[in-house]
Amino acid sequence: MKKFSLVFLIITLLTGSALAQTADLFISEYIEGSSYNKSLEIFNGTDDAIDLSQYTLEFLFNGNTVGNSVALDAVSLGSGDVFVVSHTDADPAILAVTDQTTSNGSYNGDDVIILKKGTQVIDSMGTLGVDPGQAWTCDDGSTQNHTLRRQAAICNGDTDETDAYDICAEWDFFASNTFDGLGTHSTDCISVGTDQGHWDSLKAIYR
Ligand SMILES: [Ca+2]
Ligand SMILES: [Ca+2]
Ligand SMILES: [Ca+2]
Repeated sequence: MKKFSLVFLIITLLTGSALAQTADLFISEYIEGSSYNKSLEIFNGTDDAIDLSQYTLEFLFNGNTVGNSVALDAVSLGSGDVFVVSHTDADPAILAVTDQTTSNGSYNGDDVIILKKGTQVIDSMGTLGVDPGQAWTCDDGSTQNHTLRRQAAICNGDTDETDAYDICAEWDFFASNTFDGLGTHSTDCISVGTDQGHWDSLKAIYR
C-alpha cells in the first residue's frame, strides 16, 4: 500500500463514526457500599481542561423530583483526569482519593443522580420520578451494595433522565466495598476536538 493511501485510511478511521468522541463530563464510577461508603467519580474525556464551577450533582431520593443539589468545587479538571465526590464519612480508602466531600448525597440504591452543566443534563442514573423499590437492577447487578464502573466503550453521559433505565447497558459491576478503581478511568473513546488533536491521537495510537 502506498504511504499516501495508508495515511488517508488512518485519518478516515480516526475521524469516522467507529471511534466515538467525548463531548463533556460523565460519571465514570459509582460506589454504594456499606455504611457511608458512597462515592461518585466524574471523568473528563474531552481534549480540554474543564472549569467545574459550571457543574452540579443532583440527588433525587425515592422517586422524588426535588432533591439535594451539590455544586462542584470551582477547580479545573484536566483532560483525562477524574474528580471524586464522596460522602463525608466514607471509608478512609475512599477519602484518600476524594476531591470533594458532601453529606447531601446519601443515596442508597433507589435514587436518581443527575450531573448538570448549568441547567443542562449531561449525565444521569435512574429515571426521574421513579422509585424502583430497593434499587435499579439488571442481570449483572444493582445500584445497591455494588461498585459500578462505566464501560470503556461509553463515551458520553445519559442525557435523558426521563427514559427507562438499563444499568446493564453501560456499567460493569463489582462487589460491595470495591474501592480499587476509584481515582482513575480507562476509556476506549478518543477525543479529537481540533486538527492538532487528530494528529496527537494518531501519534499516540501508532507510536
Ligand atoms: Ca433512597
Ligand atoms: Ca436515561
Ligand atoms: Ca474509576
